[in-house]
Amino acid sequence: MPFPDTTPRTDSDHDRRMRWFREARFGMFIHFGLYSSAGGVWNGRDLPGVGEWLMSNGRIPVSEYQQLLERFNPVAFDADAWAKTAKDAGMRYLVLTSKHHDGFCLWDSDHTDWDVMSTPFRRDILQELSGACRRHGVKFCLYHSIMDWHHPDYLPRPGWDKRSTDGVDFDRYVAYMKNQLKEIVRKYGPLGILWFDGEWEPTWTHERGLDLYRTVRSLQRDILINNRVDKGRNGMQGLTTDERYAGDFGTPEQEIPPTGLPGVDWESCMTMNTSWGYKASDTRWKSSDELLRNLIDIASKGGNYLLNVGPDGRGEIPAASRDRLRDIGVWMRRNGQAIHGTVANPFKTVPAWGRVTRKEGRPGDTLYLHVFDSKTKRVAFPHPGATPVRASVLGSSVKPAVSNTASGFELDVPDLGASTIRVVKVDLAGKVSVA
Ligand code: FHN
Repeated sequence: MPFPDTTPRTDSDHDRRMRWFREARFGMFIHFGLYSSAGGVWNGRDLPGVGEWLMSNGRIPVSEYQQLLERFNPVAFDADAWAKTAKDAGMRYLVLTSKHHDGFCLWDSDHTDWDVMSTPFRRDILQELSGACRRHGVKFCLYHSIMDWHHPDYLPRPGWDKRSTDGVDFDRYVAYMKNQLKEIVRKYGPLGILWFDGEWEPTWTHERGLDLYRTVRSLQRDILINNRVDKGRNGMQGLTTDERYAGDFGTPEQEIPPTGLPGVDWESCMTMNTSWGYKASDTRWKSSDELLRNLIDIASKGGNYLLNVGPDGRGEIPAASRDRLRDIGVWMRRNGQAIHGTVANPFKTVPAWGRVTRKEGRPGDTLYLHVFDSKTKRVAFPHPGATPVRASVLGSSVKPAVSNTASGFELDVPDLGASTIRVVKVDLAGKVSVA
């Protein structure tokens, strides 16, 4: 359960806030900023590390990094194309980096000139994308980094930053950050999520985290705030260590928890290659099948999948990402009901043939059997505590007969020809009740 914030709350307040998130199950993460125009290359050298950490990977002083301002001109940026790409893939929300660790702001901020209006592009990206999300029915959410390698009052200075710390006032930086958050909620809200990051440095404390959670909650009562607003995240495993800490959901990164945790909301964020921000040399792309299995595995454990794209310096989502999202979209158009609005596998075991998701309903629940291997011909599942009344293969007219076994049921899964992951929908006479 999340930290009780200042506003009077009951579990139903939290559940009401989380309803769309739990229904969505699938969102797009977008890492875009000055670093996108460098693509991981600085002074002709392809730097090791992820693309959005260019400033750190190249130990680039602020005075030199500023040159990227003149290079930032994503002339191919098309907010409707980004929003439609997410929608067509079956993604119900998108989270854009409003400000990453380099402090650069993708909107026209009243509080700094270190923003998109100081580049040749001179267009408000948050304004354009929030409008496109509304047009395409995708919930608009924003990532915001607490850590800021550019702001003169942020501490600690990164190792490569030799600027003087005389007169530096971290409280003044926090006030700046809060003013910007008020600005982006007022100008581009209501937001689905404020997705904080960069909370790991010692200057950011539990007290500051609680205060920031309450501040954001006061800006928009139903906004979701991830657990990286505070200090309670258990590293990359991402779940909150105990309920003293603020945050509406946990944030595993580049990994999927081994099991779902009843009553805990969480979202695994992952890249398609290995870099969040665009990196031209990073061609280590996961296959569409692997990405789809991740989505299904995460949903079967009651979590959300936040899958990342890193648009390039022209503002285009890389073709390799678009191809994979297209493949996922084809599957989701046939099988999306087995992901959206589902809850975790009710059984104590994970089947060898794939995964199970569940949808609560009346008069009975529904099980979705996700069969991973196209060569699997027959699947068995334990007794769900309610009698199966019919089975059907999503996207086909096949209605497999359900047979009783000593420990539950089994049924044939027809060969659908393609090497796709098949889903069998099993309607039950009543509610699942598994000991
Ligand atoms: O340092 C960031 C990184 O650049 C990226 O934004 C990821 C995405 O969750 N978060 C931090 C690393 O944990």
